[in-house]
Amino acid sequence: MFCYQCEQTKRNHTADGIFMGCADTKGSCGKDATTADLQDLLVYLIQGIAYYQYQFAPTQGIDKKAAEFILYGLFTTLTNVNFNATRFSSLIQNAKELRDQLAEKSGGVKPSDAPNTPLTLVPQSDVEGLLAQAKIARVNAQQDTVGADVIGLRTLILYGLKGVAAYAYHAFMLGYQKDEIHLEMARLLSELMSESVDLNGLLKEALAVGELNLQVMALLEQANTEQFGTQQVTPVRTTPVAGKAILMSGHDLHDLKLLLEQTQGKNINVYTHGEMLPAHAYPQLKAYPHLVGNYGSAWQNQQQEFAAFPGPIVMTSNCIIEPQASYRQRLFTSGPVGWAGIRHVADGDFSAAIQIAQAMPGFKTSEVEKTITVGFGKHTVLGVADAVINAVQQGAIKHFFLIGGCDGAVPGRNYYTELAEKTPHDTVILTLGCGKYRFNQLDFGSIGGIPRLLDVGQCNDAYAAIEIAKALAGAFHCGVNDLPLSFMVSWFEQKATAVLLSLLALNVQNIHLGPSLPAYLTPNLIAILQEKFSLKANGNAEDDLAMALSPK
Ligand code: FSO
Ligand code: SF4
Repeated sequence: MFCYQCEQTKRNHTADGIFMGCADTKGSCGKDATTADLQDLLVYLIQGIAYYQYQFAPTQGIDKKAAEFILYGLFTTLTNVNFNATRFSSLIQNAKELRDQLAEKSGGVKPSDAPNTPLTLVPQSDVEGLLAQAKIARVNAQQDTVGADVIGLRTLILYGLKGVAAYAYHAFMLGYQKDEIHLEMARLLSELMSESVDLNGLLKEALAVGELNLQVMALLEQANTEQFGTQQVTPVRTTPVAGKAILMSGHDLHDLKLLLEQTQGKNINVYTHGEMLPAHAYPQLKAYPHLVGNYGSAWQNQQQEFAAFPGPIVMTSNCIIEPQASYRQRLFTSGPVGWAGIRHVADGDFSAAIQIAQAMPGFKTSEVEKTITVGFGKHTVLGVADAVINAVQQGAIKHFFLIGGCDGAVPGRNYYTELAEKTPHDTVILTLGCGKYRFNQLDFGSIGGIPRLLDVGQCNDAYAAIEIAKALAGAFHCGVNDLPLSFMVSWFEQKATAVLLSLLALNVQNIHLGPSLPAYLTPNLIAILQEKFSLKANGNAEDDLAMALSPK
């Protein structure tokens, strides 16, 4: 196996330097070599599907089945989504069938008959055969020929596209999609097959991934808002309520809506976990009285939190980690998520989980109510824009920070807690993603009635944060880079890569990125990004804060 797509990839220091990547029998996330290799092969075949989609869409239109498969297939390969090798063996065969159907529909035209390309590879029928084929599909397979910089940019494009696919899939599940998004996705994926080694050209395509992600995040925001209403400021209970209970984690609000409908009138309380927390801000979700609160914190604490939860748990997206024996029997995966031996909900029917909830005792007593506040989405913040602008003009707010993104398990992540704690009292923090759990239970107070900590939502709500920044820039007649605003971005997996590319596509300068920089960015690529965007690696919280607050 070879995988270096996430922040927790292995970084082994050897005599020759630093060797980057999970390449043994298991990655740091627990992904085994078989699953990793099968994922590579799936992504390889998806490039073939994308090629035909892009070539023939102008005359034949977007093939919706292929478009959905591309999104779903890529989503399954994100960090901490699907660890079930058997599912990948069948997805590979599905991908081959779909690619060949598209090829046939278009007369079978292909640029070359070379064997084993994404357009021609015929997957073997058994796992051993597939694993033998997977070597050519590894992201670094051509490193000796094209060099680490080219591989670094190709992987930046691919990993960004994986993130875009995840967000697009969530929108798709709510019934929202756009042909131009499918088309650009197909173009960029098929570009990965190109022989180009032009670093400038590849960087341009990486920024195009960021632009595509902006469109997709906008579509997802539209989907969430139209389906569930505009986010409202909402205190969310974080302590248990006596009664039977079911827990839903991950990002998929569509799944949560289905679960709320299916548990209605059944005397079961529904709790959110991790990235599902912002669901409480949406009027049409919080209208369900049995959506009682949020339980636990970010994904990396799930093993203790799920073990202690007295009911079934449903994981709707990343980040799943190895289920412990104490809760395996009451854990369910849905959509793209998978773990061998864990029951999977493929069709939105949560009745098996509901039965377990009914059979279990649930919480025996209610604990004293504690809350955290969510719901500072685009509309809420822009709704008080005048007060915010006034506070800036009066000097009551001196600086804004966006501190958030996605979280991981390594100790270096305390940087973000320290950073938030040390922000001066005349500054406001926007946060989003699961990174917020590093500090969202702290009391930051308020400035003239404006809370100092504003939870904008899930990681995809980075779109809302960007819109807020643009609106502030408009109000002050300046560019986003001229605002007293600093981006302190915590990254973990490929959705964060997509969001980073979106910020770079908007030419946002001086982003602090950490806790460590992506392993696929070579020193040369980091130098290019530093030169073009003044991208900064994390130092220590105090110095970085001082740097952010120093006059521009
Ligand atoms: Fe987090 Fe996991 Fe939302 Fe990620 S739960 S780490 S970037 O999958 O998606 O913020
Ligand atoms: Fe390693 Fe991350 Fe890949 Fe898992 S997803 S194998 S931790 S690089």
